Amino acid sequence: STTTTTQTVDAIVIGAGFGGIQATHRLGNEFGMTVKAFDKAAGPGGTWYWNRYPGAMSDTESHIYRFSFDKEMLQEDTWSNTYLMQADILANIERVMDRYDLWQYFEFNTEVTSAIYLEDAELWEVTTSKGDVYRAKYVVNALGLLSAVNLPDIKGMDTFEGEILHTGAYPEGKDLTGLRVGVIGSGSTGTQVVTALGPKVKHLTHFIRTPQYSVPSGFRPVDEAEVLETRENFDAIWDQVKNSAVAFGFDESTTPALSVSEEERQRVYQEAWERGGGFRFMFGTFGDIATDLEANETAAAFIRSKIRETVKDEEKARKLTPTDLYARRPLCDGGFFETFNRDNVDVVALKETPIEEIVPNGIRTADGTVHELDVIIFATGFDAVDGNYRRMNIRGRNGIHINEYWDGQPTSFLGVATANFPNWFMVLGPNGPFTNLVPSIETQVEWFTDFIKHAEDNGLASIEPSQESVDEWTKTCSEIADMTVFGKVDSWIFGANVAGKTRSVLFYVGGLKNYRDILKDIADNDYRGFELRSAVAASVA
Ligand code: FAD
Ligand code: NA7
Repeated sequence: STTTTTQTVDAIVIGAGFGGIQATHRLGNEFGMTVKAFDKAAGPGGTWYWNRYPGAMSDTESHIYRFSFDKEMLQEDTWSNTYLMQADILANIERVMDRYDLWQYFEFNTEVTSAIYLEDAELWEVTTSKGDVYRAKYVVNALGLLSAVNLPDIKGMDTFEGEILHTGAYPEGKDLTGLRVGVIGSGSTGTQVVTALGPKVKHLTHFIRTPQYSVPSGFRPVDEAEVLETRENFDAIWDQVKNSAVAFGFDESTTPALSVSEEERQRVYQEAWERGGGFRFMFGTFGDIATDLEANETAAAFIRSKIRETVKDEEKARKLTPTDLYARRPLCDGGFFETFNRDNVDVVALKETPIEEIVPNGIRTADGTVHELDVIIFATGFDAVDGNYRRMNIRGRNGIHINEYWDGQPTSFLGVATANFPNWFMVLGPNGPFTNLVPSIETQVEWFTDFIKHAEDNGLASIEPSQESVDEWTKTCSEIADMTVFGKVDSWIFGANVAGKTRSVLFYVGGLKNYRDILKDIADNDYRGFELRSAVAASVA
């Protein structure tokens, strides 16, 4: 029989993406706490460890998809293009691991399977897939918001004689040259895969359920002078990012789309089209595309006309053209629509001809066609935000299970903590900010690690939000979301992309500046909305 020993540390960190790495650095290196960190992956990177599919890259521009806290490192950082490829981001994260000697804290290939709060000891008991047990006062969950893979259950999948891959767990360096490839899914990931693979494979069939609006990314090489200039201006750049709404490095427009002439509107859209960038197109052109249906339609119509102009085959163009609102996370691409002008790239509209079954040699659709394939790539996204939490056995006060507490809707206060789960923090938990995410991750990590330090300095035994704060925050997030168009379509932003998942509000869409102001105000007011319990009171109770 195996014996398990229990080791006690100050904090357990789960996840080795940006969030877990910064939390570990702060707690371990800066505050001198004992920290044990885990990731089920074999190395650091999180998203950028797992998503090694062809064409994987950021849609946040290179200079602001990185940590801002280390000014010295920013002066050494460099990049070659306007966006970062997966390997670039991974290399940057590994540099952070080296620079701060963070490898010592992390144990890889190790999944945390349960975290149970022991009320008497006021400690969390954490169990790993290796059977090891740890106790810790604090648990930091940096589990990733786009990390739990969504692999739909399609009839006949197990009969397929070729290979089935998912973009969110993609093997490194897979060569698909000369093969017939099917790609299911047309979100950010699907469009990247198709654009990258179209010219490389023998034949590519893109299975699209909902066509999407996508604009050019503006991917281009960046020269040394541009990098130098950015380095010189980093203070101002980050200041602008952190005081904006979506934190994508541009000032959001406040001009209503219909307040200008048709001619001017077209000029603004054309300019944004040429400049590139999905968030820039949606939020930098006019101020009400995401909130007003008529304004939204002007942007949607512009993109639809571009698709029809780009795709030469009328039938393909029709299948690629969206008909609903422009109301998902705005996409950008490096020539997605152009890829369909190739003879070896085809599109199947699943709403017209749904997948009936996966068969040994391909996919059979409702019109009876068997699309013969050697490889099927699922670009079907993630059980976003709460997915990884629900896969763990997490129990807070009175043994309440996270799935019980989050029955229906996952909730939090500020996206970082929730009632009944003391000393338990989340990076990008439910109802966190919807932005370029690294600055939001930094905002959260800095804030709650400062809070942990405050608890330690003041001899507190536990810190957790009140249920009232959670309810209020949930209401605030719903009210703001209701003012936008995002909730009017189905997507992962509302948990409306996975079979069986309850639709709910999952983000604070009030912008990073407002979010940072709220966090600061709460910290300045003795962490208003949180219950702070001292050790003495707890042992008397
Ligand atoms: P992650 O990087 O997801 O890391 C979470 C880690 O936790 C994972 O490695 C996982 O293995 C681990 N984990 C989870 N559960 C457990 C467990 N129980 N035990 C052990 N380990 C566990 N955001 C942007 O802002 N801009 C972009 O351009 C952008 N592009 C993206 C492109 C893709 C393809 C994807 C999937 C996401 C993209 N994102 C982008 C979002 C991206 O996820 C975030 O920007 C950021 O990387 C999240 O970092 P994180 O540390 O919070 O989580
Ligand atoms: P997304 O944006 O959730 O896209 C998933 C795609 O997969 C989308 O086109 C879905 O169609 C499609 N899908 C999902 N399930 C099925 C089934 N069962 N059959 C057919 N098609 C299906 O995930 P991504 O990975 O592209 O991007 C997620 C985020 O990561 C992205 O926003 C970036 O931040 C990075 P649907 O639209 O639901 O009809």
